[in-house]
Order: sequence, then C-alpha cells, then structure tokens
Amino acid sequence: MAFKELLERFKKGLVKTAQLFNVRSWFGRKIDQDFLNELEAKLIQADVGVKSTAKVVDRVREAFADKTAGDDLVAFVKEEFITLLADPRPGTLIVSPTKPTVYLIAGVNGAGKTTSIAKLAQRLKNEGKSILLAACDTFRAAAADQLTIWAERSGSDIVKGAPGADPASVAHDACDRALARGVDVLIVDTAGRLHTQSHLMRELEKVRGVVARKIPGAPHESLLVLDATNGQNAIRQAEVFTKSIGCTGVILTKLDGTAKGGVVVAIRQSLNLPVKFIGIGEAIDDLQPFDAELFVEGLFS
Ligand SMILES: Nc1nc2c(ncn2[C@@H]2O[C@H](COP(=O)(O)OP(=O)(O)OP(=O)(O)O)[C@@H](O)[C@H]2O)c(=O)[nH]1
Ligand SMILES: [Mg+2]
Repeated sequence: MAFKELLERFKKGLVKTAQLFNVRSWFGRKIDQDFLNELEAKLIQADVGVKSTAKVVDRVREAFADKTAGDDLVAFVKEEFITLLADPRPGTLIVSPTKPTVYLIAGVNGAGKTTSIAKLAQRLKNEGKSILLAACDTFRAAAADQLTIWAERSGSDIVKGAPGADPASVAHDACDRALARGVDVLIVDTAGRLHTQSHLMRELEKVRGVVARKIPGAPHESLLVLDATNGQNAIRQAEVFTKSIGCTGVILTKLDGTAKGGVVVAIRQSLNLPVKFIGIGEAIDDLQPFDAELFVEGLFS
C-alpha cells in the first residue's frame, strides 16, 4: 500500500481518538494552566496512562508556558508520543530459518483473535507463504467453522479437532501436518479465556508446550490479542498472559471503535512488549503493522 493510502487508513481507523484530542481546537489558545489541565484530562481519557500523561504535560509546560498554541505545539506533542513509542524491535514478525514458523495467538474472549488470524493469514499469503491454521479453540462449537471459512477465503489449510477435543492434541496434529507438508507458517488459534481462569491458562500453557516440543524454537511468536476498547484493563491481562506463555508481542484490535487509542503508549511503557499489529477496522486489510509515525499522525490529525 502506498504511504499516502496507508496514512489515510490510519487516520480513518483512529478517528475516535483523534476526535477526542481535537487538535484543531488547540489553535490560538493560550497555553496556561487551564489548557494544560484540559490536555491532561484528554490524555488520561485516551488511556495514555498516568505516568506518560504527566511526562507529556510537563514537557509541554516547560517548552510552551504562556505561549500560543499552534502548529509547533502539535509537532512537539507528536514528537513526544513518538519518543514514548520508540521501540528498538521493529514491528515485524520473527521468521524461523527452518519451516514452519509458528505463531501462537492468545487472549481473552472476543478480543479479536480469530479475525486477526484471518487477516494475518491473508497478509502472509499475499507475501507468497503457505499457511496452516490450527483450530485449537475446541471450546466453542462454532469456532472451528469460523476459522474454516477464513481458511477457505485466504486459501489456507486447516487442522481441527472434534468439538470438546483436547486443544493440545489439535496442536499436536497441526504440528505434524505442518512438518509433513513443509508449510511456511503455522498459526495456532486458541479459545478465549479470562486471565483469571487458572485452569484455562494451564490449558494454554499445555498447547504452548506441545508446540515447543514438536518444533524446535516454536512458538516463534506468542502474540497476545488485546481489545483496545478495554483500555487500561488490557494491561492487567497482558501481565498475566505474559507470565503464562511468555508473550512476544501484542496485536491491538478495535482501535477504530474507541477513543482509547492512547493505550498503545501505556502498553509500550508499562509492559515492554512491542505492539506488532493494530486492528483498525473489520475489513481483511484492516490489520496493519504498527508504525509509530503513522499512528501518531492518525491520533493528531
Ligand atoms: N471494528 C473492529 N472490529 C474488530 C476488530 N478486530 C476484531 N473485531 C471484531 O470483534 C469480534 C470478535 O472477533 P473474534 O475474532 O471472533 O474474537 P476472538 O478473540 O476470536 O473471540 P473468541 O474466540 O470468542 O474468544 C468480531 O465481530 C470481529 O469482527 C477491529 O480491529 N475492528
Ligand atoms: Mg476466536
């Protein structure tokens, strides 16, 4: 996708948070305590997090006290956000030197795991890779059907078990097939579970364990899918999932549906986990690699 087109997509997907910030309303205002209080309230409301909010507001106060807000203030705030989001690890997925590369996908109920897998499969397919999906969500009867439809659309292969089957056994079979057929990427879908349900967290650990035993170095990424509309609650989920399966990155979905887009900053700052992809809509190409500059442009447009 061309840069301009991508920028438009980010803008469209982040419009709710951008409306909250509403930078146009800043122009011409005096940067006094009232202005700073308002800025602080909006950053908190956008779930940027208390610490990062304080940092940005302090920096604005130091640089702009009693000046008039204009383009230079907007550029300054954007720079502050880019600094907060800076990550030495690029937002790309690890690729194993030997086939298959395995991505394990986890998260709470309804976070957007299965649809994100569909979007990711399509993206990898477009790059010329062969994909096998493992339907390890055997909990919901409709889950395997949902993944099957997506697999057909993207031309991916799928392994599923009987309803109620042990997810670890499905993972086992999927690894066997991925190895036998020499597929490039195996993506493992898992059932939604609350981070507070310890037996279900153990089940997830078991799936991870099977994958790790069958395929050296796997899972090469354990991606946690977080729903941006959960805002700061997502942080707690991430802490528990990371402890359980050692998450390597986050897919942050539903940014298009929320003014809590600032949660990207909170995730980066408090979890030391890279946001690898963001979901900014329901269309198949609405899962985009996270790009700090495009993201910040979207927030403050
Ligand atoms: N607007 C919007 N909707 C999304 C996005 N990502 C996912 N969704 C929607 O969120 C809903 C739940 O998505 P699923 O992929 O089924 O979620 P899941 O995590 O697999 O759910 P369980 O398997 O039940 O735990 C669906 O209606 C998706 O279309 C996004 O980036 N933007
Ligand atoms: Mg699902």
